[in-house]
Amino acid sequence: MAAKTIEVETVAEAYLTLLAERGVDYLFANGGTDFAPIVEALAAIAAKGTTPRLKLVSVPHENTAVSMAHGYYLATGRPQAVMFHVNVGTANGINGLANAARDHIPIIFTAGRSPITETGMRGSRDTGIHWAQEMFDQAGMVRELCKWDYELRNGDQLEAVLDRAIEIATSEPCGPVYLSLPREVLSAPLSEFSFAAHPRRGFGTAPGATAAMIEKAADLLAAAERPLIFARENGRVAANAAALEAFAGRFAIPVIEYRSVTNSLPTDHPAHLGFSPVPHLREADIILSIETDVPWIPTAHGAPDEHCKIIHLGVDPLFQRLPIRSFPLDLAVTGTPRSVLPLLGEALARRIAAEKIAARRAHLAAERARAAAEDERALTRVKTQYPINPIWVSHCIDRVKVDDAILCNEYPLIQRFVRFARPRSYFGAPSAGGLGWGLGAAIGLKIAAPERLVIATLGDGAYMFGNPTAGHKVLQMLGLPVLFVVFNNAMWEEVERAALSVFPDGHAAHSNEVPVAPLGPATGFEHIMAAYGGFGVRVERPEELPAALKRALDAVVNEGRQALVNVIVGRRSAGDEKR
Ligand SMILES: Cc1ncc(C[n+]2csc(CCOP(=O)(O)OP(=O)(O)O)c2C)c(N)n1
Repeated sequence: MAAKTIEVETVAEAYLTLLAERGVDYLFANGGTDFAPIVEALAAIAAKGTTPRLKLVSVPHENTAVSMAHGYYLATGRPQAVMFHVNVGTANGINGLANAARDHIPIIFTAGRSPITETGMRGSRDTGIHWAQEMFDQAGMVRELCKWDYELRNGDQLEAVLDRAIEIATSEPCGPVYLSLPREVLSAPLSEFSFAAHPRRGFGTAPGATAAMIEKAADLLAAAERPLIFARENGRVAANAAALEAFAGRFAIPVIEYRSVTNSLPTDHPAHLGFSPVPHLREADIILSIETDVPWIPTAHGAPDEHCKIIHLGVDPLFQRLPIRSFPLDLAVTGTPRSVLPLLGEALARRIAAEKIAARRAHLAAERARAAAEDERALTRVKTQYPINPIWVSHCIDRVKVDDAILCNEYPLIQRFVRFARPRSYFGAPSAGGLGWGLGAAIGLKIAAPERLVIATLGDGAYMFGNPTAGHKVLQMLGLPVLFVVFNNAMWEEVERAALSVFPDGHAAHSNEVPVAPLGPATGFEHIMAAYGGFGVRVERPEELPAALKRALDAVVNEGRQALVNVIVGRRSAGDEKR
């Protein structure tokens, strides 16, 4: 077995080299005293005159850093690493970890550990916090959200531990893993480090469906008249998006991109039927729910017809990490969409008549036309509204963006008013809803695709949760511009909506101001840009929005500056689904 041997000075240097060797491009980090061996190792690598292949980016908030790793993975399909300061840094990253865990995003989530020894070793304790920061079980904080956790106990085990971490994180269902790194272990002297050039490991292992499952699914689908596909997480892997695009197109099966992680289909694909389960849920006689934790919400959308057959397809079609989940199921197909859908297509083609597909195609076209006309009427109704309607903002963003722009939404954008010309050009908030994801994810997407325009659409709440001072700082340091559009309603509308939904005729519903939700007066977020050399503008009138967006886009594209458009908006209209 081919081995590589490198000269190093410490375990930390070997660790950083091995991360890069295993395909990790970035270590998004927030340092502390535990980073001493990492700092020294980076300086040692620099002193040798070699450019480290692993790039460390200092990120001034952990939640932003985790979201960056999340966004980078969504764009590239390659897991990244984060490293935080012992227990306290871990704590700050847990919100992002919850998002990554539920959306199956592999992240090598690492943290230093307080020095174990009080004296006597290189790296032993030398400041007061080292006693107070030690925990009996540091990984206990994250164990429920990680697939695996471990502590690097010595340099000899480095390759085995890191390969195990990556193997587990990248195997389906993917997810974050946690590794703690004690200071003495990383600081330990090491002169030579040998590791396998081509590790014989199970990176990216995935389950495959049996032929019997596929035949059964094909039987069910062939018998149906009105099939419907949900595909929330499908496009997380690019090959899944392509497989679905081909399958839905071939058999004219409508796809609803409800709460999608990313769009598998371009919006002008003939099988794309919008973003909401209503009104199509009731009409369906079979539902193929692909990599979708929550295909519809029973209390909001009702239920499918009792005779409607339901197939759940995915690497873990039961979503076994969710404590309660009772969506009906007639068949579970365990496998990746990229492997199952082509086989299912072949099995279905043997069973289905061309006329049936043609009839469905006609029905789809009629439904798409009906929805487009409805949207057109809504747009005409709202375009002059003051305060500005979020539909108008969504439409205006659509008008200024280029076809290969990436939109990262947390979560006010109303998708049906935006045309996504390419698959995987829209990225939406994680299922777990840990706010603060969008800003960091947009930065991660931009780092992964610096040549593309990245637009982050954020509620004012989401923007503040995103640690904007940290995020804008990172963009400034990296010289990368992102366009931020803040839908500023000066409130937490979702919190208000939840109260009115649970108590529709209660005291809150009849009060002038619903407690908890208001955040007024509207903050001048546009001024924040001045601190980072960016361009900021506030917009209150609907007719001013197109020009303001164009000017901001110009700052991003032609001046290479980050930009923020602070749009003062009213409430979202009733019926526009958020999550
Ligand atoms: C970390 C975190 N804290 C609190 C919440 C609860 N929460 C859900 S939506 C929301 C309001 C978000 O405000 P904004 O982004 O302005 O959107 P709006 O609801 O006003 O449309 C809050 C606080 C959450 N999801 N995540």
